[in-house]
Amino acid sequence: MKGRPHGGSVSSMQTTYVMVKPDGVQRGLVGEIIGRFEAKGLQLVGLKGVVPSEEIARAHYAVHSERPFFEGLIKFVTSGPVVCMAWRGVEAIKVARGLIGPTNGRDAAPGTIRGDFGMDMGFNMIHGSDAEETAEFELNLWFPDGTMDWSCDSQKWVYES
Ligand code: D4T
Repeated sequence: MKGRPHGGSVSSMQTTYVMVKPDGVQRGLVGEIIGRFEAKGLQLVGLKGVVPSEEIARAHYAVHSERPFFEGLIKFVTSGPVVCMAWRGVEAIKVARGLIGPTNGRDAAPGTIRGDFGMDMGFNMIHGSDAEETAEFELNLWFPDGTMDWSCDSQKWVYES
C-alpha cells in the first residue's frame, strides 16, 4: 500500500494500529470486528493478513519483554495469521480502545469486542495502540510502506463539520 506517512494535519485526527490476533482469526471474528470499526465511522486506511515473524512480534511487544508472560505471548501471536489494520478518525486511538474494551474479556463490558466475545486475558482477540507514539511505532512496524491515502465520502455524514 502506498500513501503518506501516518498521522494527520487536523490536530485530533489520528491513525491507530489495530490487529486481530490469531485467536480472533481462528474463531472467525474478523468480519465482525472489521464491521464494528466501520460502523463506528472510522476510516479503513490499512488492511493485510500475515503470519507474524518472531522478529516483528518481539518488536511489537518489546515493552513487555521483561514480563513473565512475554515468551508465551510471542508464541501465541506467531502461531497463525493475524489481520493488521490501520483506522483513521478524530481521536481514533481512544475510540478504538473503547470499541475493544479492557485487556481481560471477563472484565470487559458487553458491547465491547472483548466483552462480547472474550473470556480470557491472553486470548483477547485484538490489539489496539494505546498512545500516539505507540501508534506511530506500530504503524511503521506493520505498514512500513505506509497506509492508504483516500477520501472517504461518507465521512461528511460522520462528522458535523
Ligand atoms: P494489547 O497490547 O494486545 O492491545 O493488549 P492491552 O493493551 O489491552 O494489554 P497489555 O498491553 O497490558 O498486554 C499485552 C498483551 O499481553 C497479554 N497479557 C497481558 C497476558 O497474556 N498476561 C498478562 O498478565 C497481561 C497483563 C494480553 C495482551
